[in-house]
Amino acid sequence: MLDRKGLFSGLIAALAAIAASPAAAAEKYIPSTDVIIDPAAGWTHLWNEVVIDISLMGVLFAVVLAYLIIKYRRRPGVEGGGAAPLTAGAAIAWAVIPSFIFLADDLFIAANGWALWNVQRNVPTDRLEIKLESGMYSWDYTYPNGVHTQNELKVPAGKPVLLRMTSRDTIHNHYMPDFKIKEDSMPGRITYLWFYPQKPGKHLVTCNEYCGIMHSYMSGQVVVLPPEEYNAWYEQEGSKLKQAAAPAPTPAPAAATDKKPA
Ligand SMILES: [Cu+2]
Repeated sequence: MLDRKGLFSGLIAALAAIAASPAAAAEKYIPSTDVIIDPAAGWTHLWNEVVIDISLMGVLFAVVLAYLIIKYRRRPGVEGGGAAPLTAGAAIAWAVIPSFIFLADDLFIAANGWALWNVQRNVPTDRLEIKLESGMYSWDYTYPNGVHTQNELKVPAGKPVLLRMTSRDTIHNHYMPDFKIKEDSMPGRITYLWFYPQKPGKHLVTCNEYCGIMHSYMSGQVVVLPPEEYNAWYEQEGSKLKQAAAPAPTPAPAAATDKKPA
């Protein structure tokens, strides 16, 4: 279940942040929170709840229907339609009470969905931020130290990851089914999504917005590494980048000689 207290304080923090920074550019501004609630677990829970609810309702309706069909079936010598009509009060009650029960259940599920949506839009402050530029047909990630990867997003286990996304051509959608999240990336705008990789493993990333003839080939993966392994990779790639950017070493001065000018 959702941690409602955490959710509530997250919302308050987000509202306070909005109030405190009225001038924040809408696109740069990302509501943040100090609590980490993984929305993926919440979505899974909610999905199971929906499936259980509709299954129970389906079975209930089927059983009642079967009972009524059998009970009031036409038999030899028994004319149908002989049951006493309901009183007005009973008819209204039969219509209204079950509707309210099922509607209350629907609204309860919908309200949980709205609450989860707020969790999903509030990003934990303790996070790794990576920039994403999508394009036909690749995902290009840039890390805080300038390291760049394509179609492979390496992240450490146990830290929320925020992607700030844009696109260099058309609309794409960065979809990570295992993390139950997707978001459009588009030219001229910065959108964001976050996810919480908790243990090492590999997960699919795929484009979820038809973007051109090679759309279905636009896939990649999230590689979640143990933190030490991730840090080693990050440092190593960072220093490679520094070396490549360093100016070429100046040629050594001409060999000094001991000869004194004549
Ligand atoms: Cu695409």
